[in-house]
Amino acid sequence: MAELTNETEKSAKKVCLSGIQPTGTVTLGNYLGAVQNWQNMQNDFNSIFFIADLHALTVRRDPSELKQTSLSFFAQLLACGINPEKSMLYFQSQVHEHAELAWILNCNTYVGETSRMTQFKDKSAKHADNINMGLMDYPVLMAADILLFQSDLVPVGIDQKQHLELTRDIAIRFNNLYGETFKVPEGYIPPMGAKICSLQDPTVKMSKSDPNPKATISVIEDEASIIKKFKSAVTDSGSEIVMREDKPGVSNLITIYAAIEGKTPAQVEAEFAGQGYGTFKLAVGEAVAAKFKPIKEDYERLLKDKTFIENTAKGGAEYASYIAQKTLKKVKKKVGLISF
Ligand code: AQP
Repeated sequence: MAELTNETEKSAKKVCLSGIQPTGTVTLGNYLGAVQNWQNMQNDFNSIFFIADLHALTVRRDPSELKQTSLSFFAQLLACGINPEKSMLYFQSQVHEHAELAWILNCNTYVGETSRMTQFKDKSAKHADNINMGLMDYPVLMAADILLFQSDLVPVGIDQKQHLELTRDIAIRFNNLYGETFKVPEGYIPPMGAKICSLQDPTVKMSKSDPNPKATISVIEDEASIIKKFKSAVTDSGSEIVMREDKPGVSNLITIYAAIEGKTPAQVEAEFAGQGYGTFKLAVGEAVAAKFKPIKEDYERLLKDKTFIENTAKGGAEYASYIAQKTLKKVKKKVGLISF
């Protein structure tokens, strides 16, 4: 955990914040769209990362499964290189300020704004038997997550862009009504990997909750399974390895390879010019498997160390709560709530 005493030195840096819902396991999409960038930002920002377990309740979950998945996600983020010495890492539900600020922001957000969010519409269609208030309120809780820490930068995949824009609208509205209170955050959408698509349907994003196991890759998956899935990834007609709109399957694989290897799509096209899909798919599978091998090993070691996970999470939550209180107190005062 970052030291409280370092706060003055740390405050010269900008604040970067992001979260991930504990559903399934961290996917290749989550990794390239978000977690890999979090890891890279740790040195340059005051970084705050959390397991968004309150967000996960918007879909009905088995309680013991949610608990297990949340702990597993904590270990997966540590294994992906989130360093608790450099970043705050905690469970959202252990920092009550998130939910408290969300209530106040709810009273400053219009139903029309949340009900037109694409994710709300998609998830309502997927879970027609459980269109709960939390599902619609998801972006307001997300706004609270971000604004609570006066975040400058929010690294997310492209699917979260709309929610981020709503966060900015809420912040600006609140500041106009009550005076300068929140920093208006910027999103960071990575140039490569902001939307990794399903290996079985390259027109939709890779999603943790995809019921088809062949569609997603997990950061803790074994090498043989990763390579097998890439070998059976859906490609397009023709045989050219080029990034083109009419070739969503091959374009997705080029994006993955480029993001993993730190190359540009043009470099990838040149590297595989004249080679067939089979060779290319194998190369992508091997590159991903090589990247995830040490993550899987670290994860297995970390998951056994329950005390370390518990102490790290408690320390992260304590520090996050300490920082969050400052904004929450200010907000409560601004809206006219009693403080003694
Ligand atoms: N396919 C993706 N490509 C790039 N980035 C992605 N992210 C998610 N999917 C992709 C980014 O990962 C971060 C954490 O995601 P989340 O936990 O908030 O959930 P999500 O966006 O709803 O992702 P999933 O995998 O589709 O989850 P489920 O299936 O549980 O709904 C975010 O920054 C997101 O942009």
